[in-house]
Amino acid sequence: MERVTSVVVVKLGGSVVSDKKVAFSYRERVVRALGKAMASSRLPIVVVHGGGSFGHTVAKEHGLSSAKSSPSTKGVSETREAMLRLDAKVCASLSAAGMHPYPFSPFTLLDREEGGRSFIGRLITAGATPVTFGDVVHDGKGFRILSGDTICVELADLLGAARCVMSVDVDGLLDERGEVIKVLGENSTKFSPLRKGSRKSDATGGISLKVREAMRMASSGTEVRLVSGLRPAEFSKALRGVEFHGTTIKVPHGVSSG
Ligand code: IP8
Repeated sequence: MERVTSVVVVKLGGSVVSDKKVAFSYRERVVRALGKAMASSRLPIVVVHGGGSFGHTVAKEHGLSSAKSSPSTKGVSETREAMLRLDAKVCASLSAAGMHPYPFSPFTLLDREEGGRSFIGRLITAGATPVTFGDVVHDGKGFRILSGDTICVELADLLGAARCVMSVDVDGLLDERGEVIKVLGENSTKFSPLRKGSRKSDATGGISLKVREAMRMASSGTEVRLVSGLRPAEFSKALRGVEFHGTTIKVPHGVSSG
């Protein structure tokens, strides 16, 4: 089996790669800048990107969400088509930044443990960067959105990732006064994503899902850092594991997030 040391899982948030207020808007310069930071870090990285104003726009039109299953095969085709279009753009920007992206559907990981790990390990050892994205699954009853945040948890677990950097369009998790929460632990009461009503424009769980999935990763020993993807210098620091402006999510190993 290929050995992958200290992999960093990077989530390029949908609100970073696109402007969520404008359907099908793509932020080429932003993704390229983040690609340059990743390329120059020389770290073994796996990239997951969100749906932004591509996947979420189409999913919502067809009533697709992560919360309940839908029978809409037309919705699935159109949502996946939008995601593949976005993925092609993200990969082109990463290539232009000097990376060698290898796009794959997250379903490749269904053959997980040995199979999934060595698949990703071989790509990284060969100098490629595996890139995947939020997608649509059939749950036995119908179709559901599988958030990129949930895929990060699967990847972090599969690869024993040292760190997961989740980029968002703000400076991290913000408290009631709009100030950045530097560290969020399992006992923290400072952040209440539900009160912030963050689900509004998302077919998945918005910031509440992100925090829940970040807690799951942290409780399995992956350090999670939330940082603004619109600030490449801070993103770069978060990636390298040095002090940065943003939120670190830490849960003592083995403590369940529920
Ligand atoms: O933006 C959603 O992924 P997310 C993917 O990471 C689709 O929650 C298909 C809307």
